[in-house]
Amino acid sequence: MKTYICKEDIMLKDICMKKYNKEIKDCTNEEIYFALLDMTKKLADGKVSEEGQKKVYYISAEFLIGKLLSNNLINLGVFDEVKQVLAENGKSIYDIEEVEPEPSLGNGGLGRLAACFLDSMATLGLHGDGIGLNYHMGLFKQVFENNYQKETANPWIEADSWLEKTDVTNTITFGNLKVQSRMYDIDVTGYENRTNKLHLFDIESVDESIMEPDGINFDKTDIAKNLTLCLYPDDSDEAGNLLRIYQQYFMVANGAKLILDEAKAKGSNLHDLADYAAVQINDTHPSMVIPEFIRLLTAEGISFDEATEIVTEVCAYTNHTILAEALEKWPLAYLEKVVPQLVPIIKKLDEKVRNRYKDESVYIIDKDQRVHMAHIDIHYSHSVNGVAYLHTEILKDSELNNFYKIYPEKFNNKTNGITFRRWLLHCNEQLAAYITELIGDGYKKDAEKLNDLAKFYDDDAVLGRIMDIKKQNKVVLKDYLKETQNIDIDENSIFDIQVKRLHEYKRQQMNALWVIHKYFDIKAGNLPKTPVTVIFGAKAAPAYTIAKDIIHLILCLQQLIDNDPEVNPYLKVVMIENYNVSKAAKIIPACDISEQISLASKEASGTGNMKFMLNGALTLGTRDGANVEIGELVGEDNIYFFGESSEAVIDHYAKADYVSKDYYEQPEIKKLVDFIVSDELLEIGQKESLERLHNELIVKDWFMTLLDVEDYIKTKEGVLVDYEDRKTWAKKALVNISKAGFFSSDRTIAEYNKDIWRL
Ligand code: CBF
Repeated sequence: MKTYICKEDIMLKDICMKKYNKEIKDCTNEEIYFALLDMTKKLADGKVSEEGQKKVYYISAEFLIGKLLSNNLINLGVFDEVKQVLAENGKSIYDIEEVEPEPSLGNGGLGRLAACFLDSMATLGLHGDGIGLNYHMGLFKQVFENNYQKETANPWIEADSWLEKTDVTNTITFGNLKVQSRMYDIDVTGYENRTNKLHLFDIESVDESIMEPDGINFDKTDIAKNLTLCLYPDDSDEAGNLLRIYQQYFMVANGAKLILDEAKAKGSNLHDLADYAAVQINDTHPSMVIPEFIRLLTAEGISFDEATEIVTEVCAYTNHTILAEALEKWPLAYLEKVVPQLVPIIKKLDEKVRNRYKDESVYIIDKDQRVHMAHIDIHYSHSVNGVAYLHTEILKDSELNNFYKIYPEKFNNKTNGITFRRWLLHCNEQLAAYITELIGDGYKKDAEKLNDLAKFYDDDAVLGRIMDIKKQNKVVLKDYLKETQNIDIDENSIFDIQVKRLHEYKRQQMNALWVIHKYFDIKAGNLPKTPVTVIFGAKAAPAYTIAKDIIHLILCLQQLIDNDPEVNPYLKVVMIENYNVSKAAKIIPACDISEQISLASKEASGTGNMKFMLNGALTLGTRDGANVEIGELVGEDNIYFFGESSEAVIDHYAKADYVSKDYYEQPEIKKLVDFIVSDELLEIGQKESLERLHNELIVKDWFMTLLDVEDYIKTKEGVLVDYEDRKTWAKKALVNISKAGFFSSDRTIAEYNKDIWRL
């Protein structure tokens, strides 16, 4: 029996023996997990190679890395071997995966993108490290109680984890308060390539015991105890906002120091910093790195003007959204309180802008004394990029048009991507193996090779296998839901899936209105040929009331339909509890219809859309974000578009002429919306919540649900009809898989490097 892996000095067998004095077969799953952790770290260390002169630093408040074990084993080229050795010893790698706590160090797309990017940098052999914060509690754990979302704490750090304590410590000053930081590192393994690092900064004085029993509230003012306690605390009040600024400065102060130290160690005289470092600012959360660099450089004797030029050459900014709420504007008074040392610098940067431009909209400090963080980034970075073609065009033409007119050369697009290691090789082993059987494994390194699948578009046997694999993945999800939520779903039904953060612009409420429509239809005797299972997964920000109301509505519909024998053989609604990266890996391969139904212009890119397509789901979506590029790649026959265009939507906002009530008055729409406050639902749900949502849709509907709902329902019904022709459906699925290569984050990172970082 083969009981060792790779090099002899890191045999899993030996590690188990040394650590536990046991054979693999006698170890518990926990013990094997920790043994694999040791083994993986050693293997990864062996791939930390010499760095070149220039290095990229990806600074981000979020890295939604998810579980790392299997991903690392795949990247290190030992996954199959480990799986086999474990199986020979009566163990399952999948059971061992379950032992790993999930680091949920991000909210959604932006954080997950950062994790995919780190993977791709290492895979492409680029020297690129991540810089972020070591939150002790990840994004809250969601539980459902009385059809409501409840938030609970989500700790993830164990005595033995992926985190390596380093010797790097700094004193960080906030006004009168000083804290001691420490850097922790996580290995970032590249697919058959180098290992980089994710540097996460923490303070030793964090006190988890200040967390209240509800698991999410704590004293937000006790910075020495709470600074890195939680991912993005609730910022609905002043203390939450201040804590966010403390966190952001803590991250960039440590990051900037590290970057300068590393550059100096390699021989930089700091005047030439741009030859040593490229810094990518991920959204506005790390924007204070610009004034912080200037502060540190001027302290080294460099003039303010030169420091500004150096920093501009080093830094580049990515915008991830046009939603105003995410373009941070901090009151100057808050910055004066938390980071007084940066305020004179920010004022000087603003003065420079005012001296050059007379347009108030591009000033850094506005007339209400708020500091526009994105404006610092745009003026003092050399690159500003959007994350999908449409998004970048919207930035240039409307949202940031005044800046585009000043700096047309800075604006560029970098359409997002996903790492195929996690989102195909790991989550859909069967499909990956079948693709390898068909076209070889070149696509694992060069995703565009998936195009070679085109020769099988009309091959019945291949199409049959694609559908078989989908079916097996549906069974896996079925079993998982049974085991984890005691929910029964039918693998022979159509899996129609919308998993993402809960936000009105993503319009889960529109999907819920379709459910209501279908419920009526079935009641009226119009039975679907194939039953439909509508699966949702979404967390709502704790202070976002309407988003929580939407979750409540979906859970009420789930209960109503489950208990209605007239409807439940044909329709099922499932709200997956605590949707996270690991659950995504189980859900995505099982999907038939991928719901990407945001209001056009509002979803900057989306990356779930790419993951679903890669796994053979067909997109039902608006012409928004990267959906537009998916449509261009697969052709209109292989995607289902509906709804108003982004131009029309932007026009409605400009003219303020959208009146949801006018749409509501249409009898078909009124019937659906009013069902939210029907006796049937009020019997199950909470009056206040359902009435609030009902009212919101009628009097406000800021994200224009009612504008698109009719077209959405019509298009979705068409999709269901198309599903009945399985062969044509399978062909569409294969077209989607074959065209997904463009969305590899390896392509995105290669573009960042070519156009922005130039390593
Ligand atoms: O660019 C990555 C993702 O970022 C967001 O999640 C964000 O937080 N701003 C956007 O909403 C997504 O569209 C985008 O894909």
